[in-house]
Amino acid sequence: MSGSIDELHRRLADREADIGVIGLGYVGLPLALEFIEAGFDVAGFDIDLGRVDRLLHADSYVDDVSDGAVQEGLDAGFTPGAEPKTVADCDVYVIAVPTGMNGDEPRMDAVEAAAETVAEQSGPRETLVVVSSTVYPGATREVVTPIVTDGRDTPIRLAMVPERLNPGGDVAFEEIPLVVGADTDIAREAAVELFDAVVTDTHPVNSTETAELAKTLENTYRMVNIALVNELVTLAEGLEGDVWDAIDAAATKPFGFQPFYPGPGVGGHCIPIDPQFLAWRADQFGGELSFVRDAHRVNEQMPELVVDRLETMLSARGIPPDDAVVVALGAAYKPNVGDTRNSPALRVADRLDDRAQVSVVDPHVDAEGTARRLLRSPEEADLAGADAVVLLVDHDAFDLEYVGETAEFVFDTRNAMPDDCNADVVTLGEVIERSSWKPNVLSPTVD
Ligand code: SAJ
Repeated sequence: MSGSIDELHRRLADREADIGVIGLGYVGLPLALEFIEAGFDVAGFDIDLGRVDRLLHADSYVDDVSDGAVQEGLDAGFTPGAEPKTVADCDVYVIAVPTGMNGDEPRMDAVEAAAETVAEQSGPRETLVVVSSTVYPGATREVVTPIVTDGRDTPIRLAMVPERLNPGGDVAFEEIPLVVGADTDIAREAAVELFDAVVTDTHPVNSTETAELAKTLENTYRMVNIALVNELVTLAEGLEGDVWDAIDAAATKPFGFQPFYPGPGVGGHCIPIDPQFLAWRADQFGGELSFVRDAHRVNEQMPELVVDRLETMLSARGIPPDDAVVVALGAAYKPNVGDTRNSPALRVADRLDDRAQVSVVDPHVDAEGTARRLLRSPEEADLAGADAVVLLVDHDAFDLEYVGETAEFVFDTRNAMPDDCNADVVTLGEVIERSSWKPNVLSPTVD
């Protein structure tokens, strides 16, 4: 701790600090409610009037935040608003807005706009600004700092505390350690004080860039390992071995191995995006993360591989793909969530639309998630009348026993179907009739 704590740090320690959360999505909303629960005064600013209106009516739009939790937050003083002045004159600002890629470039417009809001709304007193959005290494220093410090007399403390929310996961918020990066001791100590109020463990690092690198590394680690097993699918199809059993067998090793499983591709807002931040940054320095780029390409081609295998199997069953009736189980990007961002399941369904009659079943996705008309359960679909059922997302809500008893043929891309059922089940990675399939997802013929 450097010297006696200053006024801002005292206000943080005494939970007197006013916190302004900018961006009330799957990161900002849970964080705002956690700060409320820790005893802080919290205002939240989101540009989406519809979302703010839903919050004011305790109607949550975030999968892991209940309506009751929102109501409790409102009752405890949480103030969501769609006007920047909602977060006027706060001691702390947390930027939790979306980022992504615009083609080959990181999309930072929401972060820049949030920084502008901080510059406009922050008062003259010492202020802590925390970036929790996932950004490329260097962005807090290069993008946020110049905007929030422009024209200010009193210093602003910058920290980077990357979010580690795990949608649909079962680890409690306070049990997930948070990395706290800042370039100065006083900023780091203030940010540690703040986040120690909501999680049991914070891990300080000496710069915002280190925290940004840690975050993008965490998610790149997942992406490349998923790509590895996805690429093994094309090898497994030529072997009598079972790639899923091989992964589970390898996972019996009590050290040095973490299981990842093949699938129809990689969706969500983190795993397909964050590694591209790293690759883009490396390009800027003349480096080239070819391994990361190739892994991303493998994952991006999995929806096409799934469609190719499905059509190969339909043809082998004497069903022209153009005439096929297909039921796709799942539209979300992963089990037990309603989020469809970058969903490979929807990409499979969209590709199949060009060639077959497809109906999609998903109990979690709402009208915000897709313009498609969705069935809500396999029981609503005509499984018996379908030429193929393709299992793309293994939601707990799916009764796969029923699917196995009712469907004729199931292409299981998640290895989730029960072992002994009436349906003819082919699992992704099984040996299949090699009529028209492509031997390797990286082959140039796969667009
Ligand atoms: N996926 C596979 N095979 C796997 C694991 C995932 O194909 O073995 C697919 C999923 O179906 C999904 C995509 O990859 O389409 C991403 O899945 P994910 O389990 O990584 O879920 P996310 O995107 O919600 O990732 C979040 C991340 N959390 C943050 O970035 C804060 C990630 O770091 C977590 O590790 C992950 O949740 C988690 O563990 O669930």
